[in-house]
Amino acid sequence: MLYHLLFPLHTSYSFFNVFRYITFRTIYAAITALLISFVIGPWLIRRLRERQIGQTIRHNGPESHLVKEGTPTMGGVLVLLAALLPTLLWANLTSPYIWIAVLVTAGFGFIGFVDDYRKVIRKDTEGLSARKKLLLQVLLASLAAWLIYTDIGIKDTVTIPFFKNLQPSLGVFYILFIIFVIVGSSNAVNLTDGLDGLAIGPTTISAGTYMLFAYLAGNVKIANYLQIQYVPGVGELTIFCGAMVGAGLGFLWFNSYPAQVFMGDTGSLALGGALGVVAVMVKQEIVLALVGGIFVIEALSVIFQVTSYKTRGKRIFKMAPIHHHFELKGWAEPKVIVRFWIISIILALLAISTLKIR
Ligand code: 57M
Repeated sequence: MLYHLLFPLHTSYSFFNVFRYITFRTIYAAITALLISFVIGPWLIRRLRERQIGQTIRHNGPESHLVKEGTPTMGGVLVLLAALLPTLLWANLTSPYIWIAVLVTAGFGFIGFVDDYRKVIRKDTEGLSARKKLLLQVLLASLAAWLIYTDIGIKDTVTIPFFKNLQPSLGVFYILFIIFVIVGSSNAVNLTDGLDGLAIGPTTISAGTYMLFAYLAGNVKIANYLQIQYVPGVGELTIFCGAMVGAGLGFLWFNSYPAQVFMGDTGSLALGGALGVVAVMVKQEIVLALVGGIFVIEALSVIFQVTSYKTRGKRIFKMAPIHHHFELKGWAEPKVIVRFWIISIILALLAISTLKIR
């Protein structure tokens, strides 16, 4: 909004020319997100405690989690406000990429909110059934996929890391591919969110990586130099990713061990969906599996564990998702969390290197 209000003033006051620059607006979107987190965070945590919107701890898990009973949850509301408000404030609102990112983030956040509301406030342990949750996610992802494939004319090709001349066209199957990326990343982040800061750390690292990818893909000179797909106008997603980084750091201030608040499905589904839809629009879809490698490892650990348990009656891990396995091996929770963050940073650096190794 500020872009539309203040940039036109640059003809009279040259200072406002600065609003032209994506880098400037990204930095201040991140700072605004942090400020929103620090102002609203303490108030929201107090309100959640007053209304006893606290987490119920399942008794089939690590005993160390039982002390977490009653920790305020649905803190994802804070992450969503801190990410979306700065985006609407600092981004160019004529950008279709911005509105699709906002639609997916807010929509997945609403699905998670309904699940959290039923589980935490209506004490319905089932919440939204897995089937209903998945159906709603697929419907919303289908809308985003349709808009991406038809209206904003993003090519139906997929970028294969390390192979600059290999960009296969998927045709109408690109719509199914987009749905898989968005819904898959949303649920992978959801499974990862099982220790204090374990999901928000890698999410923030991933958002920072895609902040760079969005800037590069939207700059015709750099995109041509790197021989990556140039997507005119997609640079505005740099601001959305910058706001996600600020919102992630702001939430981590409160979610770091020992957590004062959990994000709930409200946050985890939204953040995963946001990463998925950004990865598609900046044409760095496959490399998301590397950037978000922690989420992939967590999701695969569940798939392998459940499959093994159902087919062989045996577990592969002491418990899935894999973060519980390390807890049951005796690793302290903070050690599991920080080591997963370190791995996430290494994976992000490797993903960035794929821009040159091709
Ligand atoms: C998401 N939710 C956390 C919190 C957070 C099929 C099965 C693997 C599914 C999986 C599952 O239920 N996943 C759902 C994980 C929960 O966190 C809440 O959920 C939101 C995210 N969706 O924001 O509101 C618990 O995680 C802990 N937590 C923290 N700090 C945080 O910042 O400590 C969360 C955020 C919270 C808190 O204890 O209560 C969760 O784990 O449920 N199921 C599991 O993850 C279960 N694993 C399992 O059943 N494994 C079996 C299967 C695979 C056969 C096995 O390995 O044998 C574990 N879930 C729990 N305890 N709660 C079992 C242990």
